[in-house]
Amino acid sequence: MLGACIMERPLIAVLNGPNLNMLGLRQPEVYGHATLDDVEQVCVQAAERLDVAIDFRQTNGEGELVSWIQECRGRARGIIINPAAYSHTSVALLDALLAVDLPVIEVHISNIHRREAFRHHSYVSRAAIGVICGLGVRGYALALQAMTDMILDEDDQ
Ligand code: CA2
Repeated sequence: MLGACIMERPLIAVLNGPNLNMLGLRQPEVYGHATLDDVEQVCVQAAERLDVAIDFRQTNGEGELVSWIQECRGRARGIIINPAAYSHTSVALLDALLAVDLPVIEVHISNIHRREAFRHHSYVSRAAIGVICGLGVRGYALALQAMTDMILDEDDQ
């Protein structure tokens, strides 16, 4: 077929850290009522609207998160990550994100700056182009929108 050109949709990894599988089951006053499945649905719908592909994952393991970040090399165009408690503790995650050389957006459902002092610092933020926090689950959709804009900008250059 003359002129037919099927472009693959860019892949964005959406990675989630420890205890986020508990969303919606406990502490709704902090994290709301959405479950992790609901978060995935928000991301799937945003990705369809934006015409990008996503790889949505959650793990409780720091090492597994590091491995998933490394696997993004040459495969994904960007990483959206809610590192959960590892944000505040993990130099290993920071090193992995710096090494993978992809745009990173950090997302937190709650506003970590309105919470306990130990949540105010994130090691991961040093590797992130931007951080979205406190906007609930819609922060993931906003991150996907921003990441897609950046990928399109890069492809235009
Ligand atoms: O606000 C966020 O998205 C956090 O990344 C969530 C983490 C927390 O350690 C960060 O400081 C901020 C906690 C995720 C665990 O979520 C739970 C949900 C329900 C019940 C228990 C934990």
